[in-house]
Amino acid sequence: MALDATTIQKLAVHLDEAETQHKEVVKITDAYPDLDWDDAYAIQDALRGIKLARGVRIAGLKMGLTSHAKMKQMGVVDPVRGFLTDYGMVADGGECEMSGLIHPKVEAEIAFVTKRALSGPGCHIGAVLAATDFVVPALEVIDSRYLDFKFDLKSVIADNTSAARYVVGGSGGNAIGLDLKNLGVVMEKNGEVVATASGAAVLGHPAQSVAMLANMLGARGEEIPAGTLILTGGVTEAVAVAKGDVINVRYQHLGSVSLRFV
Ligand code: 0L1
Ligand code: MG
Repeated sequence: MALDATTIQKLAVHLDEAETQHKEVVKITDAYPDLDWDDAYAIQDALRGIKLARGVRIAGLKMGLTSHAKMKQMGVVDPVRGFLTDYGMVADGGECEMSGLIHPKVEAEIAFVTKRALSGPGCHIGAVLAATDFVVPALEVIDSRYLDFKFDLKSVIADNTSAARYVVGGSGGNAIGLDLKNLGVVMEKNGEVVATASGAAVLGHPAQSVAMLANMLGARGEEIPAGTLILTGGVTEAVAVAKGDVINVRYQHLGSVSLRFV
């Protein structure tokens, strides 16, 4: 690691304040160009610790940058992981307050809920499907705390992969009975189709994203516990939203999820 514990904590406080005060900040690698991957995840861990200390509950895990569309959009090559909070959850069909956000974008995602713990290394799609209770449609609202959504991968990992809000809805489906690779997704903004995709957009199969998460955690001696909600990453590129916008996403066999920005 390139940074000491005091600097890690200071940067986590800085990013937490940017989120809670919804103000943009410059990417942290501008001031700390030598920050390495371990530092980036250590800052994310410290950010989680700060939130836990003030009573926030961790509601799930997420993978990000798992589709080629998103990797291309962001100019990066590797997926990243982060965590979901209790305060980030918005009810399906509910309202998302713009006043608590900076410059939100929306992604359609396929979420998994585990019924057994998953651990790596060596976790694969088969193990994920066997350990999945059900899959469910989701929307993620990402809101980078960085100026104009401009960042590098290490900065975005520290910023909990831009996690802000999420919606889980539609109807749950059986991961084994569904053809998740070919599952079609249509995203509409204010009644107009803005993106279409299929499950294969996420690493070839969305269960591969969960396997990758288990393997990433396994490298740290951690696992995905039973009963965990996991967002597997956007199947399309992220769509910018403004006050008044309504997002509705339809998932083949799994119903739809919607959100209004107010
Ligand atoms: O969930 C995501 O794919 C977001 C990853 C972080 C990059 C971004 O803010 O788009
Ligand atoms: Mg996402």
